[in-house]
Amino acid sequence: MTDPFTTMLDLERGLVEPERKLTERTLADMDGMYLDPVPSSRAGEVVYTVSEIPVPVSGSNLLSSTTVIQPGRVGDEFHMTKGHYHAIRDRAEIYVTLAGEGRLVMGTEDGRHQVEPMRRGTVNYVAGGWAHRSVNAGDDPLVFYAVYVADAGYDYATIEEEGFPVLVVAGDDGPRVVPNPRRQR
Ligand code: PAN
Ligand code: ZN
Repeated sequence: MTDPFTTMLDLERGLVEPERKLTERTLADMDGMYLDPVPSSRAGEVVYTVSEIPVPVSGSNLLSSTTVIQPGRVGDEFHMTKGHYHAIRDRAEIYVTLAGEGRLVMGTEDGRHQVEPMRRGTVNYVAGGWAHRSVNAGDDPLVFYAVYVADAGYDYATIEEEGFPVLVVAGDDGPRVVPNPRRQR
């Protein structure tokens, strides 16, 4: 059994107190996920950080984490997370956005996709079976808090191979959702 505990969450910056395991993803970690290659001069740039509030991994605990995606682009594509399916496919998740402006791109293995808005106050429900990637489509950090079944796990490989059906790119009138030319079936 797990004992109850409390964490303080900085609603502006997404930091948790006490400080927890922090994962940092740089553009080098994202190479191959954007249509354009990452310029070597930008390889060390931090795209996003994740801090997790740990609990024992089981189907009856809830893991949660905050993610902060820095603003920026590679080519026309906005900074984003790698994106994943849950290793246990049917595990669902909730994203609560605290700051910034973004899009939540989701896709299924049979090629369906759905794009939902992210901004302060949105509560996105990521249904089981849907891969999910968050995209910072604004000029400020995108900050969100995620809660998910603790045994969900991560399958990154499928997205690394196939990508999502759509991309979010900068257009003349703001962010646009366009088909992913690498994923034509
Ligand atoms: C989130 C994500 C987090 C980082 O906590 O793990 O935003 O995205 P990637 O894991 O795709 O790099 C979540 O969806 N957990 O299940
Ligand atoms: Zn997830």
